[in-house]
Amino acid sequence: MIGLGYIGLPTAALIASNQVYVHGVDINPEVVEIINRGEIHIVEPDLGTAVAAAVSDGYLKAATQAVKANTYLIVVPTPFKDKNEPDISFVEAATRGIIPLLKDGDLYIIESTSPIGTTEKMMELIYNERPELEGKVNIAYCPERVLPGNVMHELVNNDRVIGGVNEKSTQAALQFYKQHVNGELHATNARTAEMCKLVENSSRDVQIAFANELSLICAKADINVWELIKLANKHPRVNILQPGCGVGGHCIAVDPYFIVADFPMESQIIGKAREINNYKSFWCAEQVKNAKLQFRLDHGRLPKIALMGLAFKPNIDDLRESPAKYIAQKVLQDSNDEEYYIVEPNIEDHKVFKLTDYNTAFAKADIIVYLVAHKEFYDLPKDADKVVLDFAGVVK
Ligand code: SAJ
Repeated sequence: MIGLGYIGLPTAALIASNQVYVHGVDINPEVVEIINRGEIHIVEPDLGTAVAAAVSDGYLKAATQAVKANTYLIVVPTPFKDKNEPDISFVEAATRGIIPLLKDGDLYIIESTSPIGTTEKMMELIYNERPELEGKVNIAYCPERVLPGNVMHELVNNDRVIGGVNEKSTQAALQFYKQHVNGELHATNARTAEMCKLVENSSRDVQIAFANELSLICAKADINVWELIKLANKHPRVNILQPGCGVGGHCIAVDPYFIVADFPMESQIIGKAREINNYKSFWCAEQVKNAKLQFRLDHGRLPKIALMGLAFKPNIDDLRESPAKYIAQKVLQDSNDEEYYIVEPNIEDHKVFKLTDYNTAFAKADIIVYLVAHKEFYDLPKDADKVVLDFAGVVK
């Protein structure tokens, strides 16, 4: 298993729990050390127990270098060099690391989200370096599809899309996943499997953009968007998602760019959805600033403002690509003397933001800004004499 992050480590633990020896590889020696102690370096329910058991039973071992195996899984990040160009250098480096180890009949699978054609590119790389193996390694792409926070369950139960560079590779990869996955396994080719991952997340992004666009229209039209969506969804063939303060995380806010970068002329809706979802965060920050000025006009003093939530979605501690964090940064950077309370109940301390307990912040603030619908916020009084900006649908 090359890469022991948010997906690689849970996958390694799952495979090891089925009494298959897993040699986990990570370039970070600290991560390797933590895992070999039977501990984990990320937050994910049930992962700690699974890793502790896999390590103590002797089925999972971590190291900074790969060793000979029968199956190699590449589960490393594919970030962006800039917003226009996906960076597959980690996939390439991981592949180069195992090329000298490959032998006839081995199985090589990429799980990392990748631009279309990456699996074929890696095949070329492998056979350029090892021409004697041409056609003898089974090479496939199978994207992970798990939801952070529910990874251990979804790894086993979600359907998987598996695409080889040829039929033999597809079948070999299907046989591998069959040992570990209860969900249905769907066979296709590598390019379709790569695109499938990008399309899944783009589809969600486009649908959220529709909800966010509605929220902007409703704000102008004086209509409650939450009520509107609830009513529209009573139609048997309508299912609108929820608006929010933008789209965050390391998947949905990123993957659509993989398509736009390669097909800029064709991906009009996908590109526009990204713009709308990004704009929604900017708009929320502007709304906070306007509310502040209005309060000053109405009361002759600066308000105290509570920013409720920093995570990228409800009930998690993950701040990566978080629109709530972006909004907090933006309003703080343009603040004068008004007092802010920053709230994130899922985090103890933050190195930039001074955090306040949500009850204290709510009690002291004049303006309450709901950025994330964390479960704690639903219990706060709804009828307090405060200005409320509800971007997350807490009050509705
Ligand atoms: N969001 C809304 N409105 C909604 C739903 C979500 O604004 O109605 C926002 C969330 O607040 C968050 C963002 O979208 O900021 C993304 O959250 P999410 O829960 O939709 O998804 P992720 O990023 O946690 O995980 C996604 C999942 N993909 C899909 O549901 C299609 C997951 O299955 C993927 O494995 C994961 O991306 C990934 O790794 O690609």
